[in-house]
Amino acid sequence: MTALEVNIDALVGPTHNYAGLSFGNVASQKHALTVSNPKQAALQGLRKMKFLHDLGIPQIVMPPHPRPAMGVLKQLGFSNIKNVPQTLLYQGYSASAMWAANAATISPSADTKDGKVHITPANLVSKFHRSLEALTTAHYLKQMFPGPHFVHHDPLPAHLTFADEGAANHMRLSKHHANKGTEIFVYGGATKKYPARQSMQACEAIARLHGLDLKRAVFLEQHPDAIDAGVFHNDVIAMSNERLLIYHEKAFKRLDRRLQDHFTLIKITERQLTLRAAVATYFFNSQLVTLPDGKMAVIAPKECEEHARARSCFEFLMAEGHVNTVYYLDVRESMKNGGGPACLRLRMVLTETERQAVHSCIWLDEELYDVLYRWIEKNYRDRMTPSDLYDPLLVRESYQALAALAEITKMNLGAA
Ligand code: SUG
Repeated sequence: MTALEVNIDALVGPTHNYAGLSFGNVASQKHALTVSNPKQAALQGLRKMKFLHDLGIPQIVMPPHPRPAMGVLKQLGFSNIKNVPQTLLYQGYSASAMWAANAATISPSADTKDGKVHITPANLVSKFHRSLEALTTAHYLKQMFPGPHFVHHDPLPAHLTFADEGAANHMRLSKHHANKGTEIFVYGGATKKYPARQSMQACEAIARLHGLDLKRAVFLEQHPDAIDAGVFHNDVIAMSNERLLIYHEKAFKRLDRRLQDHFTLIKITERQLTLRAAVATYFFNSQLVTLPDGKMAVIAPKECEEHARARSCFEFLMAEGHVNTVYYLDVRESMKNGGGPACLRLRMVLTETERQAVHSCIWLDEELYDVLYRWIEKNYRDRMTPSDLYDPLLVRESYQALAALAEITKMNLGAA
């Protein structure tokens, strides 16, 4: 059984900033127009990747997208950023491709009819700044996962009917990673305050495209109270790994019996951790992983360590024997835009043969870590406000950084 979990994390791009672009994402709105530190953000993300690598979990690096998105601004009739209206400039400059959990939905070969790994890049149509990612993500993923073992689908049609936010709304339960799994697709319905971002039709289309056993796939509706409390993705309110699903009592409208029958389901109640506290701490946006010795570990945001109830929920999970260790990591720059440890990674299960087929320059090891650390130190600013996005020098800086990264990763990093 050689299939293992592999994580793909996106490097945070040099234009990381807080423009308050995501209505329904409480952190993004709270930190709108505050000062960001792109260098710190990228280093925090890179250190998290190294941490996973050192734990023995193979780690892949995905490059940031070219920003500002010049192709789109040109398509809209702008040839100079100084003429671009503020909101559009913020959108065109967003470094939001950093949240790799939204890059795609991936089904491992153990689950698919043709025995191949199926990849569908997310269309991210709910937010304009995020919709700019879809084609470039597809272009990158094809280079990262070439050859006959991988099937690359197009993003779903770009309409809200098929709104798709990728793996952030997708979970997989199985005895071990290598076994055939039960893929769970989570979608949103009617809400009162904030919009749902994932449609049921999108989930069904992906399950069909990936050739899953449709009798086995599970479709769950998010609880509207959760979405209205700021749970814009399922990975803000549930986490899973192998047999284990940990979820908040307000995560879903109802569960599916098949899950209770075959897997270990742990409910965190409102008394243990309120919905509000779950959103504030990103307790559920932790990475739940199996270590090489078979034990389970959690990589949680530092904010959970500082929150008595979130911490005691982890202590409860350890005392009950579901989890062996909890590591608290600082990804605060990303957290302030609503992205915790799990948002920053796209997980895959790959066999040894499939791992051999991955583009070789993007596996994180000591050497690539050092190279990327220096690349960030050299190319990133340590302070940025959204008004800095009008600085003409930033365009050059950002594109120069990407050109240097293209050399390092031996990838074509132009926009698709
Ligand atoms: O889509 N934030 C992202 C955060 C995505 C988190 N991902 C997961 N839960 N998997 C979003 O709302 C904020 C950008 C800004 O405000 O500038 C932003 O896009």
